[in-house]
Amino acid sequence: MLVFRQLFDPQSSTYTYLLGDKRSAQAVLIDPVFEQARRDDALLRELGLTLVATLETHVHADHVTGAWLLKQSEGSAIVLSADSGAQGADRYVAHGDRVDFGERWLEVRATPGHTHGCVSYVLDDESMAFTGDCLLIRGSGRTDFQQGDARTMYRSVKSQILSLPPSCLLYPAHDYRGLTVTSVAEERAFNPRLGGEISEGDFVGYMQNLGLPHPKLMDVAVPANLQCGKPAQEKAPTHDPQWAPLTFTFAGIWEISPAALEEHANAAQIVDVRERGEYVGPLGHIRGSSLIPLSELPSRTSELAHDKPIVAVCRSGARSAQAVVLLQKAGFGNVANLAGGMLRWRGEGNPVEAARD
Ligand SMILES: N[C@@H](CCC(=O)N[C@@H](CS)C(=O)NCC(=O)O)C(=O)O
Ligand SMILES: [Fe+2]
Repeated sequence: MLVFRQLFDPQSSTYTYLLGDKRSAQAVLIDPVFEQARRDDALLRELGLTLVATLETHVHADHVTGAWLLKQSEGSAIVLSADSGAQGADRYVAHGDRVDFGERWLEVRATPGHTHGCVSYVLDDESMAFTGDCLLIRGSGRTDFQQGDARTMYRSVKSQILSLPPSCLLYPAHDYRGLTVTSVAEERAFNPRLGGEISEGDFVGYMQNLGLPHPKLMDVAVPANLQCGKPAQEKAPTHDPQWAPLTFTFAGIWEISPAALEEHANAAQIVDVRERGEYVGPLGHIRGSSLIPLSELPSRTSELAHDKPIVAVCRSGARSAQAVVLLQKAGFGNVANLAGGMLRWRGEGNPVEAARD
């Protein structure tokens, strides 16, 4: 009865985890990323889940958390470790606490070392643990800033993470090589810094010689995360299109419903990307739309204005979704897809031109 998704932010190589309880439809997000909040909103909506909380594993140094932004859009509670030193959370957790979502829960384990306020979250049945930047896959988080300490990290990993059942899957906050998941058994056997018989002294020596440059965004990310990702101007950025009610999809494009397009048709350029035969065929076309078949679109973008929103239309919404991506790549900033295409437009009883009956 668990919904589980591993999401990735390519900019910072951050993993965000969605955990949901199917029965109650309650969900939590671990380590959301500010720039990906709209993606997360879309996924929650498409999966029919209610976000009850966002959980941080620590005060991140390399990206701004999406916690505050998601609280604005989803009403979720911001959960953070009491030792994080951050302000503005709805709940401060400590070792041994439980964070519930529906009938499932996560146990909080203090795993300091990368930062002194780091926590890991262990799923109720110990089948999964979310280790933040404490244990990484075949590695570990660095310990050279934010009160990091290699000895503390060694003890956290040994006593709180590698002590879990061997089959427990471990999900880190980052991976810089594209690895996605590991297990307690694997890390006990193969972690080159912390596995096998490696001693605390060996680990400390290893960590003192990493020689990594500081994260590029550190000076922005740490102060922002100490406020749970609340921007200085105190309101959510509104880069969203305002000309009509649009929905952002998990597929990464804006969609408009037939009803919204019918109401706001004059505000947009409607581009029908079907073939000519379809345009004048049984489904007809939307009044005022111009026909540019998808195959011709790349060479005919000069026919479109940049200062007016574009809505792409096709039979079912699939080719027009491709058209949206194509137009965005061609530099058009305000492009939406007609959800469900002409089939849904007709199905909802909207008027068409040149339809044969
Ligand atoms: N190049 C990355 C560095 C990110 C970084 O330092 N990440 C931390 C976690 S916040 C870490 O522990 N990295 C371990 C490693 O790179 O081995 C950036 O600029 O953001
Ligand atoms: Fe980190």
